[in-house]
Amino acid sequence: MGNSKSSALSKGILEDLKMNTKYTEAELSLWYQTFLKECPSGLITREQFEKIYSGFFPDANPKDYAQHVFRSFDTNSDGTLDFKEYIIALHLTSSGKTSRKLEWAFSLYDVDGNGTINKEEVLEIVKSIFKMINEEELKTLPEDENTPEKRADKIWEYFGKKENDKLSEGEFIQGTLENKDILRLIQFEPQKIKGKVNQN
Ligand SMILES: [Ca+2]
Ligand SMILES: [Ca+2]
Repeated sequence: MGNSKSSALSKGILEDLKMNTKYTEAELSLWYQTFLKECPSGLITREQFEKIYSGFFPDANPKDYAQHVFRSFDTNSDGTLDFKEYIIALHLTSSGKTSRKLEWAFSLYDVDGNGTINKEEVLEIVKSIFKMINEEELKTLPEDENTPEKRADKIWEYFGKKENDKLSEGEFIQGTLENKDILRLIQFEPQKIKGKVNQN
């Protein structure tokens, strides 16, 4: 048993999480115990987060992507994930509503956090995704999306944007809802990570 002071979830956080996710009090309490076992400090650092990703993609280089995902989950930008941020992230990427997931995807692609996405930001995220695609899989990709540059071009064209245009959150969500190809091209499957983390 860990120290009793930190092993119970505060009532405020519990209520907050119950309201913002579909998880029950029992589930949340259980996950909190698991979370504390993995992270006795109650905080996940960027390095720990990268390690989780590396464990899941042993043949790839998920570091860049993990950093972007970490940034998008670290909503108070303090450089660590606390239990609340962690649970909200799990909820978003697994059972969350599509519109919430897309809000999250927007924050992932808005690398500098200025509220719009430009083409360089798309390219940066797509590059980090490509580092996780293995060689065999790369060979199976369609000719017009088998490099980060081509894929970023394709995404940008689907949104109907010119080279120096910017994409607002509303445009991003609407475009992605209307075009399944955009959804396919922008996403990597972060829900796989959930299984991994919860198994530990
Ligand atoms: Ca944080
Ligand atoms: Ca931006």
